[in-house]
Amino acid sequence: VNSEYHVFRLQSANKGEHVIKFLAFSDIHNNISCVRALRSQESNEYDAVIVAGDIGNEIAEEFFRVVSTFQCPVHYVFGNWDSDLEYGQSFGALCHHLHQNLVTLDGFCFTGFSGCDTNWGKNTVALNDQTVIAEERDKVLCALRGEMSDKAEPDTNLAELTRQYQRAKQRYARKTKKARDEVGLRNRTVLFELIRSEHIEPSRLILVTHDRQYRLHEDLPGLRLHLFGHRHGFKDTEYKGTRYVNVSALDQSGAVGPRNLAALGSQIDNEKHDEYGTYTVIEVFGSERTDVQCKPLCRKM
Ligand SMILES: [Mn+2]
Repeated sequence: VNSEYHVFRLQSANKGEHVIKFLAFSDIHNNISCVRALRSQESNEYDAVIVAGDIGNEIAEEFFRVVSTFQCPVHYVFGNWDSDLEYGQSFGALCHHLHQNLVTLDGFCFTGFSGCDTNWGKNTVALNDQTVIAEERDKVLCALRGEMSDKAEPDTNLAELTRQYQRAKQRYARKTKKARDEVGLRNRTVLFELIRSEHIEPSRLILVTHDRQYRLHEDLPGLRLHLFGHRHGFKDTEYKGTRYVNVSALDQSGAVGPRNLAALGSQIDNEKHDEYGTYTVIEVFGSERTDVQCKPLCRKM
């Protein structure tokens, strides 16, 4: 199914202990000032920048220009706010779209897919399904329309044709809904087949998607880390051997509720963060250890 993918092998500047340290965040929602704030408060000490989607169609180019100044690889997936962006578009030599790709870094592997139920945008699986179903419908409707126009007088036959015509339209609606419901699962299946065929060690694999994936232990037992956003609010949990980290949201502006701020406790001063959100710093060690830290954006001046 997925004949075209790329395996990038990258080497970071980190030559010491077997550990990678990266910035991970999501849900920027066209708010470039949050990105500038992040840029100004973090130095170039990271092996990678991971973006779990919802950059925003309008600021994408500028966003990647800013994050590229961290001078390390930038791995990203798209979310529902990125629905106009082309999957194959290049945002510079440092930036890699993780969609159905495997990108290795110092013995660890990043992968993922773009889009989510809310809006699949230009997701290839979704676009393909949509095209196939629409073509099928058009063929049936055209044939029925032709037969109907041949009938000079309304008769029982025409009534039957009309019913068939209506049924074809309903069938299309049902198929479209079914395809929409299944597109997430199909993206998962395609990607996990790729992971297995490349013999990627799950304990060295980091899966990035915009929305949270469930029951990963069933398909990828021992997966090290799953990063996602979309459901605004930092969360760090472990389920059946996999660490699930919600890295959102960099843009807070009303998106992050008090529940999240409470969860962060003293790390956040509520009054200073009514617009700016949070991001995470993640360190993955060669051993079992994975450190996840949620940090608030601090407003300048
Ligand atoms: Mn989203």
